[in-house]
Amino acid sequence: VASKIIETRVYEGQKPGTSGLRKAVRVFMQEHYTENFVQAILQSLGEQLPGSTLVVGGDGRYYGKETVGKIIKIAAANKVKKLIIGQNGILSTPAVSTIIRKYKTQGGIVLTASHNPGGPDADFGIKFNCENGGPAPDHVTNKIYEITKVLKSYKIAPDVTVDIDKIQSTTIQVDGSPFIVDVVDSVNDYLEHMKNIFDFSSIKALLQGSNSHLPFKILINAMNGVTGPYIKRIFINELGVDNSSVVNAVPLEDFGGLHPDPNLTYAKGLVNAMKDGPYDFGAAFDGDGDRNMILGKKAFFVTPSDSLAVLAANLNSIPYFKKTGVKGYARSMPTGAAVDRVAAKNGIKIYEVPTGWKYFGNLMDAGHLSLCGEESFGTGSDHIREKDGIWACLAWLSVIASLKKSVEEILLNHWQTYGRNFFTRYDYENCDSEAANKMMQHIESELEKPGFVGTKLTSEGKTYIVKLGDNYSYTDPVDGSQASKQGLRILFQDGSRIIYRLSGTGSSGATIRVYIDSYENDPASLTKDAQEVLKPLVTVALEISKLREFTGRDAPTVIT
Ligand code: VG1
Ligand code: CO
Repeated sequence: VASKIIETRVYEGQKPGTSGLRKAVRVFMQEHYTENFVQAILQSLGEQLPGSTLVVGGDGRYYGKETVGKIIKIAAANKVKKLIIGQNGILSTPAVSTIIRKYKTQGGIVLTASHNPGGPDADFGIKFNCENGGPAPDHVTNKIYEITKVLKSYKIAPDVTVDIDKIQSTTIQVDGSPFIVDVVDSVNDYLEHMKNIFDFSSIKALLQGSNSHLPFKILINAMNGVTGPYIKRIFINELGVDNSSVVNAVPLEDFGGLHPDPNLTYAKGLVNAMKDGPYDFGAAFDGDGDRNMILGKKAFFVTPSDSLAVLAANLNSIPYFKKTGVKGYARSMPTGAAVDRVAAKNGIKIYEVPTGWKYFGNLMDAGHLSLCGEESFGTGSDHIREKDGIWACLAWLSVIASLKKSVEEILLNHWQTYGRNFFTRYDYENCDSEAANKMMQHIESELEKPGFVGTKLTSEGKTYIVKLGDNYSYTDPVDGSQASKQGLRILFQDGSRIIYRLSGTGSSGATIRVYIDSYENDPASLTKDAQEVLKPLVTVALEISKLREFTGRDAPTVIT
């Protein structure tokens, strides 16, 4: 078959955010809109494009299959040699990263808006991952964006169609050269990778009750997202749990109306089932499978910042790290600093990077980093270049199997050893963009005032003395690349922190995030409620920012 060139027009605003281009489905459905962005991704590959192999798959949300069809035709016309596509267009974000690395492809295209709701009236997204398996770094996404601003046409081979519901390999002659589409099982490569990382037999022993504290019951909730097929294979087929332990495990185009974000607000189903049920351990994942929430008995909540620290302290329970050693830890800047204390104690290097997984990749590629995480329910390691929800769940089960303690006991012991970083994040979703920007300007001008350092801020009898206030910027220690304006920070003398950021993953309006992190080592405080402990600092944060005045909001929409 032959390819042709289609004239198009430039669409404004095709600028990838924290994690790819995310917009309402309706925006992607505009004539040529999706085609333009796919063409721009391919063109950004430059000389690597002709003869390349790319991975394609997504979280199963509405408009995913149509987009796979378009990518097949556009890739064929752009001289891509081969596409590896997940059956039904299904691949979790961690699976895409796994497949890119395993088959050494030039990259992959992930069709997801992650934790944003799906369906015709909700969101869609397209993200490019590079040959290391990780989200494209800023210099690549900037290049893609620059191309979208001047694109006049795209190439397409309209007659290339492949049935992606069937596992098969198809070769089609396009402009006289062979173009191959391999439709592959969505789970196989990922499952094999997990089996090489973890000791499945010890996890199985735990889950089947042959460990000391029997029976150990788990509940895994896929939130109707992409992880369904993965957790069925892993937990039911491989680890032998019964069907009732795995819920919402069929990927749905609209996630069954759920907001597939595993936190205490949106994963209420899991939280309630854990509160009332007989379960020792619960986990939920987001739409594309890279986020995780871990709960213990009676819905005991593990904050992601603590989860990272506990895993850091116990990596020797996982065979993979026994082989590779522990090279370093990292967290995103707003993430609670609990892992820093593990690093200090173990004499292991800790890195702080801006929000977004793309900043961890260089450190991993250079061999500086084994384990990293974000407060936003992202945990992962250098086994791939994305955060990985199911990996985090298996890591936790490995630690439990090895320590033979409950989730709550593990946390208590951890805090007794290291002290506790109390952490909370307040999200104000869908604020007026102009108001949010004005608020950020206001905060920045406060931080810049001479004399801000040393200011005493008092609330409810607690006084915090400002040590530093700035707009966070980062220099990558590997390639020297810089990222500026990554969040407004106020650091206090006692190590407490307040951070303000605007989200880069929303599709409408502005989402303001306020992060609060505070350290306590008084044994009497360790088991207190985080909201109670952090209340004075939250009050300080709201006062400095004048958030109520600027946005008219009395309360956050989500607290994590
Ligand atoms: C959010 C989180 C960030 C995460 C990103 C992508 O970004 O805060 O930590 O890396 O989502 O996660 P933002 O810019 O909205 O704060 V996912 O699961 O959407 O890949
Ligand atoms: Co996600």
